[in-house]
Amino acid sequence: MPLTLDEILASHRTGTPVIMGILNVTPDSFSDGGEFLDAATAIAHAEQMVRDGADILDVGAESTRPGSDAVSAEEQIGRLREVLPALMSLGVVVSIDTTCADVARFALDTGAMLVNDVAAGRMDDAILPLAAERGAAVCLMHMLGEPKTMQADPTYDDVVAEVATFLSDRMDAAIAAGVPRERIILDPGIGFGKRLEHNLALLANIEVLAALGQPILIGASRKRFIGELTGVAEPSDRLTGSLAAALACFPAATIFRVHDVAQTAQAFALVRAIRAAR
Ligand code: HH2
Repeated sequence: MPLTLDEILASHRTGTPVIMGILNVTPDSFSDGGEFLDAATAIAHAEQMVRDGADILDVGAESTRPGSDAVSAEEQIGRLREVLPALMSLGVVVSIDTTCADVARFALDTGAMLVNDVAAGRMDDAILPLAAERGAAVCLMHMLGEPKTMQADPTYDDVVAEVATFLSDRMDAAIAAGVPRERIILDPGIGFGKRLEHNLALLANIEVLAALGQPILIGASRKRFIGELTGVAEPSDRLTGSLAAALACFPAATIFRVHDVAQTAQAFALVRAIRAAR
């Protein structure tokens, strides 16, 4: 049975792994761009992810890969119009991956319950008040700069401390906008303005972010740092590294945004069974 939103928001206290399946309705996402732009294909893929064990479907209509251009709200809504309503009967939490309040409003009107904002409310002032007004949960992610430029020359004195401070500040902003603390998820933003060593430092020190008291979401699936570390050039060949990254930071992080839902569910079924046998 998929987890409820309340169970997801309590996952850091109960040590429950949560699987967020990625549905990119985009022509240009880094690993699956163009694959699910057609509504029927996108819906079929979503249904398969639910059968495979997804607790959340994270739907995005704008790529945030390094170097990508912003997509207008109208264009994002146009890509979502047919797909989103079809996801509401699948029995899982639907998340909208957007930095734009108009897109989030369309998704919340359609039945989404989680706003996944990779800009943590900094790109559009209306998005956090909107989430508050609708009683939606929010995921606040760290990003240095913006997708167009973020990988140009990311530098930090202490990446873990700086990301923790940023997330704490954005959490304060969300609470000030009216989002209850219990509805906030935090994410270090793997690959968003980070070099290999920054991503590794964050994954190695997830406890520091978990100490902020919120559930932590990790989106490492198929990302470039796995290729840099292993030499695997093709994103869809990075499943093993993606699983290792997720398992390495559980249970400090409990929510995993992944492309390969069935395989991630199998890995966590094993982890849970082994922990239960302790
Ligand atoms: N990563 C991507 C997109 N959205 N949201 C959160 N909370 N955390 C992440 O790490 C994250 C995210 C990028 O991955 P993907 O959706 O596969 O590609 P693209 O941005 O090119 O569509």
